[in-house]
Amino acid sequence: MKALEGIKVLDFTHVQSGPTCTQILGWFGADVIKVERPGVGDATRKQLIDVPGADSLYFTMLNHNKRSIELNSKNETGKEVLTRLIEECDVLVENFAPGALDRMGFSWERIQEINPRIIMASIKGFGPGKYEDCKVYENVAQCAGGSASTTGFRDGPPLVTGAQIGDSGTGLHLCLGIVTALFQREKSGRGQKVSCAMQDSVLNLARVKLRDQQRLDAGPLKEYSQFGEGIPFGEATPRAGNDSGGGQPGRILKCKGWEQDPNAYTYFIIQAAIWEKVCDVIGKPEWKTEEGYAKPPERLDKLNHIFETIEQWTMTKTKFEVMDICNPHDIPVGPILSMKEIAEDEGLFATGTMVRVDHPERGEYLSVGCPIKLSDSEVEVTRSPLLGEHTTEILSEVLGYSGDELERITGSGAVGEIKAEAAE
Ligand code: CAO
Repeated sequence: MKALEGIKVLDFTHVQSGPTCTQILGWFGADVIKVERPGVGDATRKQLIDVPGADSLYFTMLNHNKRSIELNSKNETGKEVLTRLIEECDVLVENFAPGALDRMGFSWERIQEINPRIIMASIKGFGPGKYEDCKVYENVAQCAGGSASTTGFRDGPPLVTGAQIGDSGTGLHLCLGIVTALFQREKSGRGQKVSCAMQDSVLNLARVKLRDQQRLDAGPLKEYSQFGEGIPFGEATPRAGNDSGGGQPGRILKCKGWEQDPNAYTYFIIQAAIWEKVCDVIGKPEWKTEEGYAKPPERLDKLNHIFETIEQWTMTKTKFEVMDICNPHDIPVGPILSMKEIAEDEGLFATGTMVRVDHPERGEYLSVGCPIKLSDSEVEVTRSPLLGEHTTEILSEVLGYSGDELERITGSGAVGEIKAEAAE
């Protein structure tokens, strides 16, 4: 049995934020019915194409474990089918531009009228307020949520991160809201609206930087490198380069081969508790007792020198050798892994975090599997659906249309061109 078996999800999502949410629900066993515009589908199907004619990796990697129905939700028959879907489903998830669902005639009030038990989950760029009508993409959310202003080096511009904290981060938040609402429904018998703004989700993930904003009132942030360098702080949390956020000094240091390999680096943290071990490992035992080095506060104005000295040592080792040497001493280090190295990491395939998926149009590709492991609900990653692959199946099996009724719907043009047989 899968954790969410029996839960039907009307997946009205597109691009990245919404699809990441419904994909997780699918991994946990929900029946995810992706509703797509006839003949067009989710725009990502044809974005960043690498195999001509095939659904893109952008789409396939975000839409596993779903079924696809083509449906024009603006045409009368389409609205009739959508109403039936709302009646049948437990959850509706959408991330259209603000107001789009209302313009289709499906406001939250109307949806509740159709099905008072339904949970309606929405992602928008901003919460209620002056920006509520804006369309928002990943990097806009990273900027508006405080991540960009606190990422990068002090003397450089703000930076966005490679991790999609605006899109996938919000999808994760929404997913938690949905299962929480499902849990509450067990007792209340009622559905509810779950809303996540991308700005809010990014801010939640950048929480420690708001912590530092408030600490600034009490004086300089001593664990930031700029304190040791004697550079005054301004009014806002500054960019801290690769400093570690937890109060223990840390940096990214070069390792053997850095001249050729852009990822021959390690993260290295000099926690107070393991300082003496660091001194021994890097061949500086005198620092264990030397004034100016022995105690953490004394080291703060020498961090550049200390890390340069540690780097002289890490540059004689590969990033994996640094890990092998430091780990037994509990010295926190981490190799900077490239996507190529991750894609070849058999350990990640063994846990199901990385998966190989077969696809009728593109053959085998790699994807990230479910990163959340439930001991009693195993995840099997199945390929993303082709556009409208399950239209007839959903109309008949989920909505109960048959005979003339089914023909009326399929002949109306509301559900696209019917595919003869699902491709395998
Ligand atoms: N049948 C008929 N019409 C459909 C349809 C269907 N099955 N599915 C979608 N549409 C219509 C919508 O109703 C909308 O029509 P109106 O403009 O008349 O209301 C239209 O398609 C376009 O939808 P959209 O405005 O949501 O799409 P967009 O490409 O213009 O904007 C995005 C994309 C992501 C900026 C916007 O949807 C948005 O701001 N979403 C919320 C925030 C979000 O999730 N952003 C992250 C995206 S990933 O980076």
